[in-house]
Amino acid sequence: MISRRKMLASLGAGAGGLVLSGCDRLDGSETFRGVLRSSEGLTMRAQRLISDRTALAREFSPSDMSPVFRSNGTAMPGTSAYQAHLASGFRDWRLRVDGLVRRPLSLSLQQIRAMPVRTQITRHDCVEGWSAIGKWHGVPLKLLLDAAGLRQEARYLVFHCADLYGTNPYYESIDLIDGFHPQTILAWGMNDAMLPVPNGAPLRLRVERQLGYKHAKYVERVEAVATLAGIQGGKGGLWEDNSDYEWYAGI
Ligand SMILES: Nc1nc2c(c(=O)[nH]1)N[C@H]1C(S)=C(S)[C@@H](COP(=O)(O)O)O[C@H]1N2
Ligand SMILES: [Mo]
Repeated sequence: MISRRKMLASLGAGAGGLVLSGCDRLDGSETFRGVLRSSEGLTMRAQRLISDRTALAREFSPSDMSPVFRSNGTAMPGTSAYQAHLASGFRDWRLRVDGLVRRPLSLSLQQIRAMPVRTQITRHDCVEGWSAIGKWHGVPLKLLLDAAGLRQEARYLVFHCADLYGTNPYYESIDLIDGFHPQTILAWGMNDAMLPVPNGAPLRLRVERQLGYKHAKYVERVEAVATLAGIQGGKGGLWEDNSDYEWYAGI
């Protein structure tokens, strides 16, 4: 029986035929690995990576929601500053958006809640081995970034939190692909109510394509930076600095 490859060759195929016969055994073949090493291959892989990263996380229906959405890590920031904000219903609390931006912002909770709202029901996955499905209400981070106007040099967004681990505030960071992702929101509400304190009141990050520890709670400042070096331990997050947790925790 004549093989497909031989048949193509015997047809005397020109360039088109060569491409087809090359496709007979793509994986593992020298040719294919050569293509992957070439600049065209690099572009191809980079493009695949980027399109994967912009894909949406699965969204669920109300009937899928967990009856209880547990809290993890800090459940009540202990600083006197946070306690004072909590006592006054976050009336004088402000979110700052600064760093490498043209127009630094200082926004009240009321102002943030007046912005367009995105609601999404998603599954939260913690590396410690639990998951929960919850409904989140918040402002798309993109809208805040557009309002602040990122400078050309900005590469990462650092989320500074109100709670301390020893003397270090919790912090996390993401790149601009996740920063502008349509499901990346700063949530002020959860399960059709105001965000509870154990889940990060008054404002917490939802970055749905990454694991739980990236979802910074008690966010009070978003800082646009060119590099993560020089911020606390330099690895982009409290866990990254102090454990083997990866900076990129994609799911
Ligand atoms: N500021 C702050 N953010 C945080 C944490 C924390 O301790 N402090 N814990 C992280 C971890 S490990 C997880 S799994 C989630 C838990 O979110 P939840 O308390 O709403 O369940 O918050 C993340 N964000
Ligand atoms: Mo977690």
